[in-house]
Amino acid sequence: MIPPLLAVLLVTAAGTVSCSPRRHPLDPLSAVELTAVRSAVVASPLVPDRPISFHYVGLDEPDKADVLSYASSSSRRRPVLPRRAFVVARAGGRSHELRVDVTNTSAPSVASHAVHRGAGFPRFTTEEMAAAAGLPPRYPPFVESVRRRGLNVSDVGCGVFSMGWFGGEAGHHQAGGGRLTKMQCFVFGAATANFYARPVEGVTLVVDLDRMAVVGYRDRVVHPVPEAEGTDYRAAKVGPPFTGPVTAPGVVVQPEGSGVKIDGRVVRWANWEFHVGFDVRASTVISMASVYDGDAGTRRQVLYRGFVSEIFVPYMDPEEEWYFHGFMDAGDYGLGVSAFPLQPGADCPANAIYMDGLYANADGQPVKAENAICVFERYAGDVAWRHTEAGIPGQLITEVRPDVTLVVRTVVSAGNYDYTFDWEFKTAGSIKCVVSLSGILEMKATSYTHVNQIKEDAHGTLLAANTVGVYHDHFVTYHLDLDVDGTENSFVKNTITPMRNTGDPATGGADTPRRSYWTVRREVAETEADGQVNINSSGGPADLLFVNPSKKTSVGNEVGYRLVPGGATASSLLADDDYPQRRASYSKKQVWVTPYDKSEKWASGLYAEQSTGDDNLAAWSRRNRRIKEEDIVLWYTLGVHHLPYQEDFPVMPTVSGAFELRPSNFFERNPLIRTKPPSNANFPNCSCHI
Ligand SMILES: *[C@@H]1O[C@H](CO)[C@@H](O)[C@H](O)[C@H]1NC(C)=O
Ligand SMILES: *[C@@H]1O[C@H](CO)[C@@H](O)[C@H](O)[C@H]1NC(C)=O
Ligand SMILES: *[C@@H]1O[C@H](CO)[C@@H](O)[C@H](O)[C@H]1NC(C)=O
Ligand SMILES: *[C@@H]1O[C@H](CO)[C@@H](O)[C@H](O)[C@H]1NC(C)=O
Ligand SMILES: [Cu+2]
Repeated sequence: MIPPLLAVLLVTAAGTVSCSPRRHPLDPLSAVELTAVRSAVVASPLVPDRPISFHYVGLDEPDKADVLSYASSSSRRRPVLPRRAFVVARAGGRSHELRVDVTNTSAPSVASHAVHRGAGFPRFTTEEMAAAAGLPPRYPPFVESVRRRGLNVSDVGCGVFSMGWFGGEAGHHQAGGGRLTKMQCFVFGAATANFYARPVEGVTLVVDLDRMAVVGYRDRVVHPVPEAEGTDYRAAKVGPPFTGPVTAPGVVVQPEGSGVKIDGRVVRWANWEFHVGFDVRASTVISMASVYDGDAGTRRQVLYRGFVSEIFVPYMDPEEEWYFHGFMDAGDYGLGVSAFPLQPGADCPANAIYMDGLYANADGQPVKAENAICVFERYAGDVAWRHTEAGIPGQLITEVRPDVTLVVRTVVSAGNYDYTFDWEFKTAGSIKCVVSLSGILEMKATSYTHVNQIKEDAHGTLLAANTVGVYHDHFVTYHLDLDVDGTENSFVKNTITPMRNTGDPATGGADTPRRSYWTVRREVAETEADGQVNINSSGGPADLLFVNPSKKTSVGNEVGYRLVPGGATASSLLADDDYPQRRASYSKKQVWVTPYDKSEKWASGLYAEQSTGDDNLAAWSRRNRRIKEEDIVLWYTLGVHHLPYQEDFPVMPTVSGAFELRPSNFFERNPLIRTKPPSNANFPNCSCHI
């Protein structure tokens, strides 16, 4: 990502503090609670230094067993669960970790405190990135570089680029050391909103964010700044005339109203029920998703918690200005702070319901992420199941059930890139996660104006004169704490194995002319080593399931859910000893299974910024804990190798990747068998027959 360059605090909740009662143990911290957390940290003698900046404030959720017993008890008998925040705050050059109890917001108390002594830092705050943007224009060598390029300093803006870790002592992570970052710059101005297309190539600053000072500077090479012409994407700038295709406007008609019921942050729709949370690092969090089983007459657990844990985006240009571009969008910057308001009618259809998020800013004050989440029923014209039977003489039987689904959507604008995250709940019992990429590429200025001038590897595609879109990957890692009909699950790998017909029934063969067939080899993972899977075309397991060995269908199959990867299954191709790869070592395999541990949330580690890889998903997995018949967590990385093309310029049309969690011997039969066909609602002007 290229981070946002200016401080844009959209809506501050200060003064509009909500007094609504607590509703659910997994609700995000309210404005009142966030304010109480702040006052407890500020008042604590454990954090004596000033100023204090809040880099992470999130719900320290109650123990899972307590949440589950809360959920299963009747509303009158529900225990009062503690409300706690987990805080990472910087003060005096240290990263302080605190747990703050805000069960009584009038008397918040610090329940635990520690100073982080390992590698890595918490995410940047919006405020410090804005403050850093003020440094380069006051730094004489930078001013000189800008003038040398014939540019106006007031037209140049710089952003904070996490610089990763490239070996050496982690000593600077210790108390009192500098928290360094790199800054790179672009030409702003009225000519275009697309400053990403106009990099001031060759200039890199090193900034100490704790001291808020420039501590390093390099002006290595001068390349022409690409023209502003043709880079803007705003309707008012691209036209008139508008030459693109025209589509007729359309609406969703729900003659009987919405089927969605939202109580607090609990969503109920069709056979699904789940909780929608929000976190400054993860953005939307789905919890306690359960599906109603009509045949059994019971509600059954599927997913305790699911969220995007990290987005790792390494760039493939080893040059001085580019080698360190290997962003961890959640850990370095935070996805929740970049979840801007959704645009009704465009980001979400007209029938969408909007929800807000809430987080703490650098000062610890609550900030509302207004309309950051939308929930809508999707009528996409798809079919849930169907059959036409023409084989019965004198009859033509057709039974069709339309597929209507429920989508929970968040868009994260991580600087230049826009990620649309969909959680799509299907009545047939599956949960589909879709990641859609749009937004603006990271572009490198070059002297080339035509491909016939390029002799060496340009590390990208020439998109326009003097503009290369640099090769890169997107690895979106999901934390998926599946609880299939209960917490105790096992991980099963079903591998499709080609077989030769031996002709001998004892070895699975038959005395027939068939020479070959395939069958399935089932393997139950014992420990974490068995839970690591690379999915690619060269073999490997075909089906990966979470099963509950203690729950069986009436014919004896273990109830389960399986992971159905979509097309976006790229894994990292970087060398194991390369520094960005060491930090995101988990990106070599798309699937990891770990035993549930409340502290293991962030695939890139709690302190991802400048991390060294000693605290990440792969490091946890090396302990090789038992995962058979345990409460286990699935980590799935959806991956895309992005080779830019000219159509991605100046803003890229959406590219999507997806995966699905699908019931597998979970229900006794197709759970939609006893659904009625839709009533023939009288839709005005919606039918056309030619
Ligand atoms: C919450 O704390 C305040 C201030 O200490 C106290 O007066 C009040 O009784 C507490 N409320 C509860 C329910 O404990
Ligand atoms: C630089 O920008 C400032 C502020 O926009 C403007 O007043 C000034 O004329 C510009 N100078 C040049 C050389 O373009
Ligand atoms: C493909 O998967 C196999 C088996 O899971 C693994 O050994 C191999 O390294 C993978 N290849 C790549 C390029 O990741
Ligand atoms: C829509 O239906 C109304 C009532 O049947 C009719 O008067 C109108 O012409 C129709 N509009 C279109 C665009 O077909
Ligand atoms: Cu990309």
